[in-house]
Order: sequence, then structure tokens, then C-alpha cells
Amino acid sequence: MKIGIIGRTNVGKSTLFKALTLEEVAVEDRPFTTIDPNRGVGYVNFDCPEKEFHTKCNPHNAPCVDGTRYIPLELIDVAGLIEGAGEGRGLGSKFLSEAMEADALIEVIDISGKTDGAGMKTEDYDPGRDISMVKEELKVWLKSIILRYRPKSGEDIVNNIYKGLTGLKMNRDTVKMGIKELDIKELNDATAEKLAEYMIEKDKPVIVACNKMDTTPDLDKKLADLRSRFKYTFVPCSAAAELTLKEAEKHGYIKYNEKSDFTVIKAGDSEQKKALDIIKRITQKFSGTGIAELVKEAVFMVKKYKVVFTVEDEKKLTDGNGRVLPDAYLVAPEHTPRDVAGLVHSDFVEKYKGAIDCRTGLKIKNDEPVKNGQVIKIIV
Ligand SMILES: Nc1nc2c(ncn2[C@@H]2O[C@H](COP(=O)(O)OP(=O)(O)OP(=O)(O)O)[C@@H](O)[C@H]2O)c(=O)[nH]1
Ligand SMILES: [Mg+2]
Repeated sequence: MKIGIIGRTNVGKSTLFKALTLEEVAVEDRPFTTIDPNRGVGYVNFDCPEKEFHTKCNPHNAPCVDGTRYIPLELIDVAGLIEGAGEGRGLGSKFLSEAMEADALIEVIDISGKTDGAGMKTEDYDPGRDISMVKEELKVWLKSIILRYRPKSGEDIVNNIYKGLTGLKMNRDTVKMGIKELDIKELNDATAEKLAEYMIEKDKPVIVACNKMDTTPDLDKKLADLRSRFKYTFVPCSAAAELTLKEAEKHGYIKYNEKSDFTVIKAGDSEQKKALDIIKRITQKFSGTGIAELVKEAVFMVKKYKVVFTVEDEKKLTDGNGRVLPDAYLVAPEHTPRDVAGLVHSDFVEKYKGAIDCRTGLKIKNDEPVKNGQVIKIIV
């Protein structure tokens, strides 16, 4: 699964990316710090089935900490948008095609209202303006692709548009349904715009990360206001707090479990101690940094993806190297064990003979989508 991180400039997109991947990327308090996209691997947490199976896992692709598995997913962080990006303002919007390779989009906003639409310092800026702006820019960007692939006489409208969407994880059926439901007979400026809006809503769900909650005194009021104006999912968070905790953990100062709190295991200098005291106050006030919830919400609630564990030996729950419950994958809701086979090994799709549910020991029907948390043996 791939998640694209988008939003207005200077809101904390790269901070979020860095907190999730621990990649060394540029974070600065100025507009347009990111120019080329950052790509990396982040994780979403999920309960490890080891306890239920009375065993101890020995992970290969998805690390386990105190019974919580960290399931890998791909992340892309792109340059920031500003109003008029579609007409080339700021860094333009051509780079959106990178983020649009994703299955879902996390749109970061600065809920504190302390930076304006151009990423400069201000007070009381309405982040709702950014949400409308990003929606508009996505629409303008997709509309231009649709118009570029407008069919010539005799060409099939659906096929043509779909050709233009190669690599963008959009469904052919969505194009087809959009044209039917919107009763589009010919593609012009107005109909292409309607179709673009329809397709983004269907195929590129947006979840809003309300970042910088740590500097937002009237957070609840601001959240309620945004929720009344837009039908997106809003998750309050602090990417900077999450990044501080992840880095402190990486350097051995604290033990941090995203699900709970952190404990200091090695004293740092007075500056580090001060920083951690501030973070402690934030995480206690808001019950965490909100980042783990944000990713979970995007993966499981908005996209309805599932986690599936694969093993080679359905009794011992091991792979060929004897590792217990070694691998876990994120799969789309419609995916069957054959699709999972393709994630394990590209060869396995061809060689696939069936799959066994390790809880029941029974064969899974070929067209049956996998269940969340299912442990399966793929027969090849
Ligand atoms: N208070 C606070 N500041 C944050 C938070 N997250 C990010 N910042 C700060 O916001 C500024 C911008 O962060 P970036 O991650 O570079 O923002 P960006 O959206 O990637 O910016 P561009 O790439 O320039 O579009 C930096 O000074 C960060 O330290 C947060 O949760 N709280
Ligand atoms: Mg950035």
C-alpha cells in the first residue's frame, strides 16, 4: 500500500514523512523546502497474533515490539502546493502525479493557523482555505489530464481517459461509472471538471492530518468547525512531537511505544530533558501524538485495507527458515489469497494452487477476499 502526503507548503509534510520513515529529509520553517519527492517505508501498527496462537513470533518483514506488529507501507512526500499551482504558481502542480501513484492521500494542514496560504508567518489563518485550495488544485490537475486524453472521433472515451491515468491507481470502472452517472456525452471544460471531481472522490480518498496541534490553544473548536464544513476524516496530531520521540528512541534515550507513552531509559543533556518534558506534556494532554492514529485511520478506516500474515507451515506457523509468523502484508479489501500470493513472490500468482486458513485448517475459497488478521498458508 502506498500513501501520498500532500498539502499546502510549510505545514509539516516532510516532518510527518520523517517521523514515519526516519529518513534524513529536509525540514525547515520556510515555504518550498521540498522540491523533489521523498520516498520511504513507514509502518502501521497491528496486534500480533502470537499470543492467540500461544507462540513467539520471529518477524521477517514486519517488526514486533511488545505484541504490536509494525506493518510496512510505502510513503511519498511531495512539494507543497499554493493557490494557483495549476497555473504554475509556486512549484506548480505537475509533481502531483507522484503523489497520485498512491492508494490514499494524507493531506497535512497547519491547524494552529500560524502560517498563511503562502507558508509565511501569520495569526488566525483559516486552514479550511487550504483544504478547499488543495481540493481545487487536485481537480484542476486531473482535469488537464482528462482533456489531454480527450478522444478523437471514433475513439472510445473510457479507454482513452484510462490510458492517460496509467500508474495513477485509478479504476477503469470509476471512469466508466462517472461518465454514466454524470451523463457525459462529450468532454469539454465543464464535463472534464465534473468527471475529475467525481474520480478523485471515488479513487483518492483524503484524510486530513491536523498538524501542529501542540501550538493550537482552541483545538477542539477548530476541529469542530472544520468537521462541520468538510466531509473528510480529521485527525489532530503533532508530527514534530512524534519525530522528537522517534529520534530519542533511535538514540537510546527513551523506550517509545506508539500505543502508549514513553519511558526515559538514558538521561540526556538538559536541553534534551527540557524537550522531552515539553513532549510529555503534549502527549499527556492529547493522549499521544496522533500520528499512529492518523496512519491507522487512513489504512483501516478510510481505505479498509486488511493485514494478512503468510506462513509456509500451517501447523508451526513458520516460513522455510523456521521463522514464526514471519511476514505480514497490507491488502486491499477485495484482495483474495491469490493476490496475496503475488505480494509474497511474483512467481506465486502463476503457481498458485490454493490457500489454507491456519486458524481453521480449512481451504479458503478462490474468490473469497482475505479477512483482517487472517493467517494463511499459500499452496504453490
Ligand atoms: N509546532 C509544530 N511545528 C511543526 C510540526 N510539524 C512540523 N513543524 C514545523 O513546521 C515547519 C515546516 O515543516 P516541514 O516538514 O518542512 O513542512 P513541509 O510541509 O514539508 O514544507 P514544504 O516542503 O516547504 O512545503 C518546520 O519548522 C517544522 O519544524 C508540529 O507538529 N508542531
Ligand atoms: Mg517538505
